[in-house]
Amino acid sequence: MDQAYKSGFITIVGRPNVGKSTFMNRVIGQKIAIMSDKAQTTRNTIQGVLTEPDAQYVFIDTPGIHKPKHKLGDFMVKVAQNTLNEVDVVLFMINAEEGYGAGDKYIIERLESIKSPVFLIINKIDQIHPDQLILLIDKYKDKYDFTEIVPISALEGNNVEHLIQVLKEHLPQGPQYYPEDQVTDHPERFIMSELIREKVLQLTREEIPHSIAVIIEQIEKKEDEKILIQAAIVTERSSQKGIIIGKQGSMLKQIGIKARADIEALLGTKIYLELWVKVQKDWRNRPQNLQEFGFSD
Ligand code: GDP
Ligand code: K
Ligand code: MG
Repeated sequence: MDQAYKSGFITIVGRPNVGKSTFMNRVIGQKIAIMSDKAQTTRNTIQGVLTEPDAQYVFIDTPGIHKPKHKLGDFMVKVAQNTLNEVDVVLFMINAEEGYGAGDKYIIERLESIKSPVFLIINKIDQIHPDQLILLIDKYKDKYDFTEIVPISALEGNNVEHLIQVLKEHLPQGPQYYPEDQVTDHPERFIMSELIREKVLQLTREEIPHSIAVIIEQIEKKEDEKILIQAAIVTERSSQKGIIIGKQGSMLKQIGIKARADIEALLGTKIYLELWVKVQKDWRNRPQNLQEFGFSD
């Protein structure tokens, strides 16, 4: 049967930690969005591209929508909201383990004006009993006129394939925007810095909040064909710098080992990774810093 090619942009919104980035990585089959159990792990929007013989899906992973606490938070929420009106399908993702809360109400109010189809994606169903799922669906059905309600487990992959097929039904006819071997629109430089930031978040405890940024300062091919990457981890306080460096540099070493493995997998080549830590007070509230670190629009 000769059918027209379909393509479209799909944004994933939801409270922090519901599993948006895990879902996108699962769909794209490659690690492009960093994941952690801390809120606000994802700062910029990241596009992930899935290409099938008859359709192309461009997913936009957004920072979670939440009430902003500082300028960076402000920017993150704005990015998430801006994408809503420009896409073909909105996936509103919730965590099956959590009940309907103020955070969901805040997001649903922002969905009221959306003309595109909105799917309710109930994630983490691996954590709940099927009876609980039925109650949850009943609860959310009254809150918004969802086009589809699809329960999934992004972590284990349950029902994700089905969701992709349902999504296709709602995509308009359109061109193949990206070559079929391209999985993300983000420059590798950005992904590298995100991978390093992920290791910092994963290896340090709560005392290192989201007040860090990672800047890739140098990428250079050495004579032995290895690539040298020099990156700075920017913190707001010298106490944080101490934590990231650790006793005799032990923490920074761990961060480097883990980040190097991921970056080598990303680039498909061996690298040297040199990390250093610098303090830049209050960077999150300085507009020129936000621009320098790529957070400004
Ligand atoms: P985001 O903030 O919405 O992007 O959430 P992340 O993708 O960073 O995931 C937050 C946490 O939830 C991570 O620890 C994930 O491993 C976990 N997670 C994501 N999806 C699932 C799922 O389907 N089941 C379970 N049990 N955990 C999940
Ligand atoms: K997260
Ligand atoms: Mg995320």
